[in-house]
Amino acid sequence: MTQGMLFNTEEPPGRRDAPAQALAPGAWLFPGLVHARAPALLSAIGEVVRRAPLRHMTTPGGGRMSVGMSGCGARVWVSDAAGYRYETHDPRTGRPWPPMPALLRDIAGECAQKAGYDGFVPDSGLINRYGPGDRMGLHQDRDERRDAPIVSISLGVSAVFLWGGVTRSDPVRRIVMRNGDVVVWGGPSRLAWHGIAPVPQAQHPLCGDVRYNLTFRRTA
Ligand code: MD6
Ligand code: FE
Repeated sequence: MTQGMLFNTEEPPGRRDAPAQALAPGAWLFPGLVHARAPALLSAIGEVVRRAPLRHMTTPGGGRMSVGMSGCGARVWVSDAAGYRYETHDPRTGRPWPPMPALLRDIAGECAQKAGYDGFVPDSGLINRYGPGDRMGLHQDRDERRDAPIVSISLGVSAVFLWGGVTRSDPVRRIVMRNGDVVVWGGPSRLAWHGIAPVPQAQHPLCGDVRYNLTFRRTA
C-alpha cells in the first residue's frame, strides 16, 4: 500500500465553493468556510491547550466523557458531579482560562455574520477533541445565553453530526462535517437537539486520527 492510500484527505473538488445550506430556521451549514484557515485555527487550539490541557470531564451521573475538552475566554463550560455550568477558572489548574486568541474571536464573528447574526462577540470558546470511536450523545445547549447564536467549527477527521429538531422526538438527520465546515445556529433553532456519531477511524493530513470541534458562545 502506498503512503497516500492511508490518507483520506476528505477534500472533494469544489467543496470549498459549496453553497450555504439552511438546516432549519436560524441554522446554517457553511461547507468549507474556514478550510483555508484550518492550520491557523489548529495552532490557536495548540496555544490554548498548552495552558489549559484537554481533559475528560465527568458527567453528573458519574460517567467519563470520551471527548477531551478545554477552552478559552471569560467562561468555559465544565461538567462534574455537581452538574454542568460555566466557570471563569480552569478547575484543573486553578487559573483563569486562557484568553480567547483574537484569530478565534474574529473568525467566529465572521461566521456568525454570514448566517445573519451581526455583532457576535463570543466570550467562550470550547475545544472538543475526538479520537476514533468518540461520540457525543444527543443534547441541547441550555447553559448559556440563548439570545446569541452558537458558531461551531469542525477540523480534522470528518464526523457525522446528528441534527434533530427542537423537540426530542423530532427525526434526526445525519450530516457529514468535514475539515473547515462551519455550523451556525440560533434564533428558532437555538435549542435544537444535536450530537456527534462515533468518529470513524480515519486519517487527516493536519490532525492524524483526531477531530476537533470549536464552539463559540455568549455566556454573559
Ligand atoms: C461537536 N458540537 O460538533 C459537538 N453544540 O463536536 C456541539 O455540541 C454543538 O456543534 C452547539 C452548537 C454547535 C455544536
Ligand atoms: Fe452542543
